[in-house]
Amino acid sequence: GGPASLSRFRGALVAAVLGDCVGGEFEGAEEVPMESVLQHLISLDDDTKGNGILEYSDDTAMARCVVQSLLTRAGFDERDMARRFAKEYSASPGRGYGSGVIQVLKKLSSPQLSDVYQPARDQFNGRGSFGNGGAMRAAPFALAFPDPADVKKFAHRGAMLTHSCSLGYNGAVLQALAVHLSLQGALDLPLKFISTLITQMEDVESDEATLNDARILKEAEKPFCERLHRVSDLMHRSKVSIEEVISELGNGIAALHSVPTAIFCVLHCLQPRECLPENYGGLERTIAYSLALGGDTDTIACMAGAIAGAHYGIEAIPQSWIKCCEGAEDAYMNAERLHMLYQQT
Ligand code: 8NA
Ligand code: MG
Ligand code: MG
Repeated sequence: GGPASLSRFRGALVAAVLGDCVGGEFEGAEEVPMESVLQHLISLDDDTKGNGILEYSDDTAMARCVVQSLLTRAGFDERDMARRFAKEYSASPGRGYGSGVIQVLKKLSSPQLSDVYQPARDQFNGRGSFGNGGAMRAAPFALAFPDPADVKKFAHRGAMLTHSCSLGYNGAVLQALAVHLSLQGALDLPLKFISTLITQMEDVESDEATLNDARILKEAEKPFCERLHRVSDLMHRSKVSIEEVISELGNGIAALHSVPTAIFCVLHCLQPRECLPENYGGLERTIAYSLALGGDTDTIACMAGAIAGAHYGIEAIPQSWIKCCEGAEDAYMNAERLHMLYQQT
């Protein structure tokens, strides 16, 4: 479809759920042979295997809250979103939330709370979380607001409800911007795509809080920009091993070690790759490749899925994969509602 088509909206939201559900199998595994990934994916095609439904985790649980809040309030309302996060956590606490964020979610359920951003600020001795929990749920912001300035502003504020460290919320801004650009068809020109992201993040990371956090945590002056330059360097290489991707970009639970990685997975899989089946399209390649990196597989596949889904559209996702993922059907329908909201604003 053309820029911002309904197919792209559906692709983004459904493939994010898919990455989370399918990636759960390998979450936390240090090494994941591609053979195991392909076996897992083939088993989804086989109804007789009876592997039942693959459940979604915290990534999708929180993204669904973001979606419902944006739709119900027809825009961003921090108190409403915070209330939905807290309610969702208390209804299903076993979705695999990070150990830190659980404390925030418990505090957010207090009716006495006057500032919904305060619990997140109190995390990690006042430094705030730099986990990827803000980024994993950032895609819906790109599906609700057509103006990139709004995408940045609200992805930032939405992430701040749990992640007040700049290395956390700037990961959410980057993920939302990547989905925004992909929806416009920007992945047709991959080099321009990455250079646009770098330009945007140069601006995002030029504020005092970011420079300060980077200094304290001994990161590069503009940490996400530096990582995006590494993505760009890897894109220019004729051969890149999985080990090099992990050592250059990371596969961990920090936003800095997973959002640029997810972006790389999408870019790397725009073309057929030797390590992946020839009959796979780009969306399937992206999911499979993300899982083979190991580490925080559900979250990296979820983020890569959102960006890739916005590029390839819903038609690129195998029906058999959609059928076995909890929440994929809901995502399909919510994408249409977000598409309507996007066109109104
Ligand atoms: P979070 O905010 O609790 O952060 C995740 C972890 O990162 C924390 O528990 C800390 O270990 C570490 N961390 C974050 N900020 C700091 C800091 N300032 N100083 C020191 N350590 C810090 O949770 P989140 O919402 O960001 O979640 C991130 C990931 O954790 C997601 O992938 C999610 O799926 C989850 N996760 C779950 C499991 C599981 O048991 N299922 C395993 C790994 C990760
Ligand atoms: Mg998860
Ligand atoms: Mg995870």
